[in-house]
Amino acid sequence: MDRTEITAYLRQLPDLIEEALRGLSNDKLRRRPSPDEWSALEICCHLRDYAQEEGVRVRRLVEEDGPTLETYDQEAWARDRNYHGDDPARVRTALRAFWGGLAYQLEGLSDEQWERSGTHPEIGPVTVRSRTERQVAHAQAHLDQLRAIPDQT
Ligand code: NI
Repeated sequence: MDRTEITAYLRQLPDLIEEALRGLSNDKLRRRPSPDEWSALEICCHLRDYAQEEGVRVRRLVEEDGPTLETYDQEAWARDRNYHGDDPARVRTALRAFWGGLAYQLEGLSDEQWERSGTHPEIGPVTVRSRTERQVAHAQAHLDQLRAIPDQT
């Protein structure tokens, strides 16, 4: 994917999520496939917070010289931010806002900024470009999970 395709995909993500969730009741959105797996709602909250966190990472890569990025504990966020109890309608609105915002942020970067680099403590050297490629792969993996949820009870 080139730069334009990447940002177009990220901008389109809320629509793809919407499509994957079509027809699922709130009850179903909250259902966990197994006790240690996330429900659709929890995955959506995770994608919401991921978009926000990636926005911070991209900003740091662009504005600082070779920053070391923060990591976070996604399971702790799910628990502490009560993903399970969140309101699906508000989460959908937030997904739209945050992924739209991230796409907007990325679209505004120069080609030089797109190659700005830093370090991810677990991954090693990263650039804005490599982060966006990871964002796409990460979103695709979670979309596959959402699409696999049967819409019949
Ligand atoms: Ni994830």
